[in-house]
Amino acid sequence: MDIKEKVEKVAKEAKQVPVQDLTICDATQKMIIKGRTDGVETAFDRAANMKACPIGADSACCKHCFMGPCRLNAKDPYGKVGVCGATIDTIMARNFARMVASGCAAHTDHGMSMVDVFRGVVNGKIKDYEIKDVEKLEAVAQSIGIETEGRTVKEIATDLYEELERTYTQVEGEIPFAKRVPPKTLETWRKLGIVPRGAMREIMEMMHRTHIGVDQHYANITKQCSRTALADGWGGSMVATEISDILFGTPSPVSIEVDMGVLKEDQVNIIIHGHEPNLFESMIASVNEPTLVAAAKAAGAKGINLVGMCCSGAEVLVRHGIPHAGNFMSTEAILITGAVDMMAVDVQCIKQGLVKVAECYNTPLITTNPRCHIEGATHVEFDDHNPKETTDELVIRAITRFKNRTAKIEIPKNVGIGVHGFSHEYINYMLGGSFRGSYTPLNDNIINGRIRGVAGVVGCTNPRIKQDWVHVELVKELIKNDVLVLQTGCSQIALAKAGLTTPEAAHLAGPGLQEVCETVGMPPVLGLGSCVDNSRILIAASEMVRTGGLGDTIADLPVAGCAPEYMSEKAISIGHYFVASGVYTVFGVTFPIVEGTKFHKHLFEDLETMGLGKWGFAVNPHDIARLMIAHIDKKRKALGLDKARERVLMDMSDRRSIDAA
Ligand code: SF4
Ligand code: MSK
Repeated sequence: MDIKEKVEKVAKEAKQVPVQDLTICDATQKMIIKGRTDGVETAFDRAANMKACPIGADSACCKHCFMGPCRLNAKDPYGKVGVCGATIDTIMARNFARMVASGCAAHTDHGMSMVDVFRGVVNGKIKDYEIKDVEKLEAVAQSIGIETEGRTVKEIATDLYEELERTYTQVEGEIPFAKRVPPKTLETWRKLGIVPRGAMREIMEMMHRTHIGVDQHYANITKQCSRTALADGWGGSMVATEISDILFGTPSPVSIEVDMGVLKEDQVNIIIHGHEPNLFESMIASVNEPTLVAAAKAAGAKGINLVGMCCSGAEVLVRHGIPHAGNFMSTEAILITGAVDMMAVDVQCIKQGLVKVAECYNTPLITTNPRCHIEGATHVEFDDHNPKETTDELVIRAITRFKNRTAKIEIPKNVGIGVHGFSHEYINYMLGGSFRGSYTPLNDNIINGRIRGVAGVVGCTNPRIKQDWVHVELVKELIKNDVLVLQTGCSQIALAKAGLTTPEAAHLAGPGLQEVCETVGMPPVLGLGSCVDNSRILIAASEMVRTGGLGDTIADLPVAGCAPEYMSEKAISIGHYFVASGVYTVFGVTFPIVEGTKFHKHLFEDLETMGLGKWGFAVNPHDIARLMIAHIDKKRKALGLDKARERVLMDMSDRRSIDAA
């Protein structure tokens, strides 16, 4: 099909939804328009052409055996059962459980890879990386009872990787980081029988229990869901974060540039997209290699411009201040600029649609991880034992593409500034100072009401929802109501593009939060890292409990979480580990459960009565804010902290001031 036919096909097939309805990201809008002109479609167009299956959206179907697949009726959920007799509650609970198992598997496999690299570094088999943060190594070791006094780094590190391997392989007993859980929360988990063993065991049991003819009680399935999700949050994800910090450095605030304008027409542009930091860290070394810089210059480029996207980008922006070009829903759009000389990917959130877009603009799309090959992409396997050799080769390929650029280049000028990198350690230091690092000032300001509570706003973007819009509107309303916002993953990039992650954004906060931000010099919205770094939020919540004055368990805290534009199974696992940890967690877009069923009530009400958190759902950002603030106020009241406070809505002058920012 020639280009004219392609243009006509896309124009005819795409419902040509106005770009303003697809995304609030100006650069992405421009590239969708260019793509449509060039005859290139993106997930935005495909979503418009692909009506979501309503039965699947309600999770009212089952294909766990070949007596089916069976479809139930969400409008009359108890009117019918599957061929085996499975009820709607069993079917939905099993589907939900398998999403948790898949999400947990993704994070724990990522964490396991980090342990593999760590072990290789400690044993001298991997020489291109080193232990960068010895202080963090000691702190993590001490937190799980490993002796550090008078011991060498190698001795401590050896004990640590051996101990952390149990996070995955332990057949019986509690995972190592259970020691970090506030005692009363841990007591609740023990009482309910949901303290995780190794993730491999939990995922295996989850898959077994959801096989035809095994666990057929939604409440018992949910119990194993909680155990599996906790093996992610307090296990695989937390290990991934901690090992990455030990190897590559613990983040501290750094000013970064965001949005597609970080691409440079006169340089070799390399994008890293995916999740694991080792590929990116090695690429940083390669783009600074003098011979490769010279080769780029010899090819006519002014230099090599390395930028991140999605969570790979979120990992390194908080450690090195590397520019970030956009979140999940901008990964195809950025290729339409024609300016990308190579996109290298590893694992997770990598759309197969990238292949076609890359092909249209002559951009090499390189897969690097043995777990992720994509038909039509070039595979260059990244060798952890010899990482720089691989990334050097990738840089050479990018330089070659630069030399032979044929695509018309159009880079949107949009560039925003954000300050990100608020690790738990830095928050501790920022609030308490270097000599008395502590969460006491945070707790004090919550107790005195300057800060109403803390919200985690995290997660993906999704073409079923206007990109970035819900994230930005929700966060604006939360901070206006004195709720401090912690962020990870793609959400923080939406807020960075909107200008809310700088200390200057404090003027958009309510008076109490504004005062605290101005005193400390911090933004009202704190970017913590990638989606595995949600574990930093768990640690922050544990510290708040430990510091005192806000109850005995995470469930007592005036906090709430949200993934308003989620799209992945990982997000479901994250959501459920927050719920099981005690946090009210609201999801947007759609919720894969039929309302009014027993399983729905179990997740949305019963879990809270058992001492855990609970799920919530709303699509509109203002409805989500209302739910979260009401929950925070409920917890404040239970702690005896508050008279009721009025919720403040954004007015036009607020909106104008943010547009002008
Ligand atoms: Fe149908 Fe039961 Fe088989 Fe599911 S497990 S497909 S409900 S028969
Ligand atoms: S990358 S899981 S789209 S946050 Fe972690 Fe972003 Fe969601 Fe992927």
